[in-house]
Formats: sequence, structure tokens, C-alpha cells
Amino acid sequence: MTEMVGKTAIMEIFKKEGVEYIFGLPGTTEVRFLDELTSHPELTYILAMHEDMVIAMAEGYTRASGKVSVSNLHTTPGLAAAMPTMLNAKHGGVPMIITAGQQDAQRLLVEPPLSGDLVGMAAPYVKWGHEIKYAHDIPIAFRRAYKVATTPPTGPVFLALPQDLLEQTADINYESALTKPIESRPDAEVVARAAEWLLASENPVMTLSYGVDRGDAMAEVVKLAELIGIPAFHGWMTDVNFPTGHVQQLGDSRGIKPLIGSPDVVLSIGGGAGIPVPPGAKTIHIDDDDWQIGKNEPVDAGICGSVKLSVADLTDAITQKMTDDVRKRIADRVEMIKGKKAGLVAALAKKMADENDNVPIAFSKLCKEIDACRPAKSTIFDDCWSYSRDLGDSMDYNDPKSYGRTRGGAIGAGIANAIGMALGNTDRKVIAVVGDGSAMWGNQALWTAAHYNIPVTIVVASNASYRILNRTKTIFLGPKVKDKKMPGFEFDEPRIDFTKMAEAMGVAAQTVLQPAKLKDALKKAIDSNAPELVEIHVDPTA
Ligand SMILES: Cc1ncc(C[n+]2csc(CCOP(=O)(O)OP(=O)(O)O)c2C)c(N)n1
Ligand SMILES: [Mg+2]
Repeated sequence: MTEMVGKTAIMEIFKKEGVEYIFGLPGTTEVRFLDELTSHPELTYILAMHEDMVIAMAEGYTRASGKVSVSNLHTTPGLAAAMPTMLNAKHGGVPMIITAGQQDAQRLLVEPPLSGDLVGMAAPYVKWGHEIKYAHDIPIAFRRAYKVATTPPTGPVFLALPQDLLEQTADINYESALTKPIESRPDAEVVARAAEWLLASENPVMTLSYGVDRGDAMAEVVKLAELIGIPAFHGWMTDVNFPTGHVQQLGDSRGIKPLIGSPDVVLSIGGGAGIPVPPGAKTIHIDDDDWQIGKNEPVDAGICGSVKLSVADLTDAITQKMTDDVRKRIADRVEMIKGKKAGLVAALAKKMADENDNVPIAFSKLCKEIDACRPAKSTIFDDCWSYSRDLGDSMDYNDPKSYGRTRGGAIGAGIANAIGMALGNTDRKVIAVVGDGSAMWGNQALWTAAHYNIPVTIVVASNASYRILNRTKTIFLGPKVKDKKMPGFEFDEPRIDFTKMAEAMGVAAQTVLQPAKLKDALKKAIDSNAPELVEIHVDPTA
């Protein structure tokens, strides 16, 4: 046992857990915390100039490094400002420890300015939260925080740190709760049932969501898909959970009906099907989150356990029962899938050729040139809402770290997420492709990139509008509103100058209007060892 004050104990725990960075934005309730930090040079503070961006950076860091990130917010207003990206982190199951300063716990009844029910505020967006009252509780609170964050279904946790706690003394002895996160195997009987249906199926489909990436299960999923010759579709709004260059990958789940027709078995891994399942079709859902299985729709086989282990078990069960007849049926199916894939690849190549010289620049041209300039080891981070599907379909992303998107639905996390990813994995060039509306949410992060010289590339798809709203309005209101101008959808007057904005925060930038200039501009930014922004005026209508 070692006697120490609370603030020292917290820093010692961080070092023991391998923390490198603390993402934060301070206020008076963080002064003691930051003063103590100066005595621990192993821990680097990264200042983000908006709390929403603090959490987005911390999320990106965790997703790229696989390590639990630590962030530190300024009590009630700081926590309130961080809610949108906390929602993203919770939705995406990202294991993070979010802390916030609290006023002196012994004076909370007086309701000092800025104090509030921090744990209650954070509750909807975290797996667990606690306000630590006594220094002797610091080890158990952090041990539990790490355990809860990393136990599937993984996710963020919250700890409030009152001022008097930081100055209290206690005997502190800290060991991690677990040497390895808890993993569980699924029910073998349910797995066997699912195996039978997949072996008998004439027209199965597989939908994949980010539970696959979270569970590091892409290799197992590919092995299963190849064994049963099943077409793989990304779920709506997920990142890469199956190599997009693979012949069996046919885009996102909206393509199921036009390409495959009516499936007789829908196998969903790491998230729900996200499509209306045809009557009579069998549904199989593999997830490490029992809450998700059968949450909204009935599921015929709910396989709950580690995604990696569950997919491996299902693969084994199918291999044991495989026959020559089934092999033949699978081989025929793979031929059919190859034809569909060739059609998709040809259609994309034609679109890129047709739109190559368009002014304003077509988004397909932007994808083509990013693809030509990106290094083999790179991550494209997607925060470009109406173009997301095009960005996902227009390049091959063959490893899970080659593409990431905002999980959850809060816009604007792209620049900050990219910064966190670049800190979390320095081997990869991170290129954030962000909409202009989203860039207006996250622009504070540009200063962080400049200050710490984090060499991210930020590509702003500038269309002076929330284009996604113009694209989706007819879904809600019908074709009659196709050309109707709605208030709040456009922000073309004045046109926002992202080059000037970036330069104001110390980031080199250029604006591109002509397709012929695009490649050189992107190449310069991507090859740079410093943060750079490229603003591209893209066609809002195409
Ligand atoms: C915090 C938050 N505010 C508003 C929205 C609603 N919303 C979703 S996408 C979007 C438009 C994003 O605009 P932009 O980044 O310019 O992309 P574009 O639609 O033009 O491709 C908006 C406003 C949201 N999802 N999250
Ligand atoms: Mg836009």
C-alpha cells in the first residue's frame, strides 16, 4: 500500500494502464488535475477547443489504437457540450473513460455555480458512471471503469472527479481488473440450427455491422462467407466489416433487393439486419450485445457471444456438415455473385469516366483522385453525409482500419476523429472527407491539428448545403417537393471560405474549383508531414 493524494493516484493509474494522451478542455474544476499532470511527463495533454471535439478525438484514438482513451471535460457545461459525440461513442461501442471535474463534493448541497448531476447527465451515453467521493475508492472506481468499458458490448464510461477528492489522501494499491477482456462462446445448439439453415439455403445474404470491427472478427467473417458463398452487404451507416474489393462484397444493404431479390436466409453479424426481412425467410443474428438481438424484429436464431468466437463456431459447424451437393450449389452461387460484382465495378468505372471533367467537380472524381493519391497504409474517415455511400463504394477498403465513419448520427466529428486516429496509429495517413456542414461543427479541431502538428489531411466536400436533406426530403414528403426550396437547407450566401478558416487556425489550405487541378492539390496535402486542408467545390445537385 502506498499513501498518496487523489490526483497523484489517478495519474499513477493512468500510467499503469498505458495511457499516453489525455484529451481535454479545462476550466476551474480541472486546475488541480492539470497542475498534477505537469509532474507526469509520460502523459501528454491534447487540448481540443470544443468538448464535442475532445470526445471525437478520444474516440478516434481508441478506434485506431485499440486502447481505452481518457478524456477530461469541464464539469456541467463541458459535459453538456460533449453530448453529440458521446452519443456517437456509445452507439459505436467505443471503450473510453470520460472524466469531468466536479465542484467540491462537501459543498454540492449549496449548488455552487457550474455544479450539477454529472452522472445523471452522462447516463444515457455511457455504460456506467460514478462520482468518486473518497480517495480510497479511486482504485476500485477506475478498475471497474476499465472493466466495464472493455467488456463486450464495449462502450464509454464516465467518472466525475470532485475537487476535494483530488486533495484527499488514502492508501492506494492499483491492479487492473482483468488481464484479458471477457469473451464468451455462444450456445452450440443455436449455432447448429443456424448451420443447418445456411447449408440448406438457396439464396442467403449476409449483412454486416460494426460489431465485426469492434470484435476484430473480419478474417473469421470472410472465411465463413467464402465457405458458404454468401453475398456480403454492409449495413446502413456502418464502417468496413468486409473487404470491399472482395468479389462477394456487393455494397450496402439497400442493394440486396435489386441485386439478390428475396433472400431465404438473412445472416446478420455485429448488428441488426437493417432491411425488411421477407416473410418466411430465416433470420440469424450474431452479436456480442444481447440487447440488440431481437430488439425490434423477431430472430429465428439469436447467437450471443464474442463475434469472433461465434463466427468461428458457426464456420466449424457448417464445415462438419458440408456435402458435395451443397458445395456444387455454393460454387454456382459464387458465379452469380461474380457477375453482379462485375456489373457494379463496370457501372462505377463508367460513372467516373462520364463525370471526370464536370464543373462543379463531381464527387466521383474526388473519390477517383483520393484513391490515386492515398498511401497503401491509410485511413479514410467519412463525415460526408450525402456522399457516404459513394465514398464507401468508390474505393477498395480491404482492411478494417482503411475506412471508418461516424458511428451514431451526430455530424461534425470527422476532423477531430481523424486527429485522434492519427495519434492512435502513427503508421497510417488519415484522410478525413467531411461535408461543409459537418466541417462547421468540427472546425475548432483544426487548431489542435496545427498546434500539435498532427499530419492529417482534411478534404472538405463543399456544396454550400445540407445536401442530404435535399436528397431525403422526397422520402418524407413525396416527389412534389423535389424542387422546393426549404429554409435552412442551403448556406450559400455568404459562401463559407474553408481555406481562410483553416489558415486562421494555422493549417495550410487550398480551394479547388477545376477538376484538372484536383490531383495535384490532393497529392500535396496527403504527402505533407503537416496538417493540410483541401476545400473542393462539389456539385450539390449531382
Ligand atoms: C449534431 C447534428 N445536427 C444536425 C444533424 C442533422 N444532419 C444530418 S446530416 C446533415 C447535413 C450534413 O451536411 P454536410 O456535412 O454539408 O453534408 P452533405 O449533406 O452536404 O453531404 C445534418 C444537418 C445531425 N445529424 N447531427
Ligand atoms: Mg454540404
